Amino acid sequence: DNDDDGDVGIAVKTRSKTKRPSMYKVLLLNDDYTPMEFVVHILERFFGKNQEEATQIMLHVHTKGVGLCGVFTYEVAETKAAQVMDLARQHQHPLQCSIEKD
Ligand code: TYC
Repeated sequence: DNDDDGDVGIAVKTRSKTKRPSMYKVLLLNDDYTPMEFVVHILERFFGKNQEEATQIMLHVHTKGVGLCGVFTYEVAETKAAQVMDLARQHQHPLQCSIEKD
C-alpha cells in the first residue's frame, strides 16, 4: 500500500451482489358480517382490481376462508393491510387482512 497511489491498502469490493427484495402476500380473511360489496370495494380501491376480478376474489375468500389480494414488497404490503383494516374499522366491519412472506 506504500506505493503513493493514494489508497490505504485495503481492497474493497465495489460490485456487490444486488438482491431482489423479499415479497409478501396480502391475504384477506373471511368473516360472517362484512358485506360482500364492502370487500369488493376494498379490492378495487387498494389492490387495483376491476369489479369482475374483485368479485371473484371476494367469493373465493367467502367460500375458502382466505384469499390472495396481491404480492408486494414488505412496506407496501404492510401499508395496504393497514389501510384495509383502517377502512374496515371506520365502517365497524370485522374484516381481517394479514401479510405472509411469499
Ligand atoms: N362472508 C361475508 C358475508 O357473507 C362476505 C365476506 C367475504 C367477508 C370476504 C369477508 O374477506 C371477506 N357477508
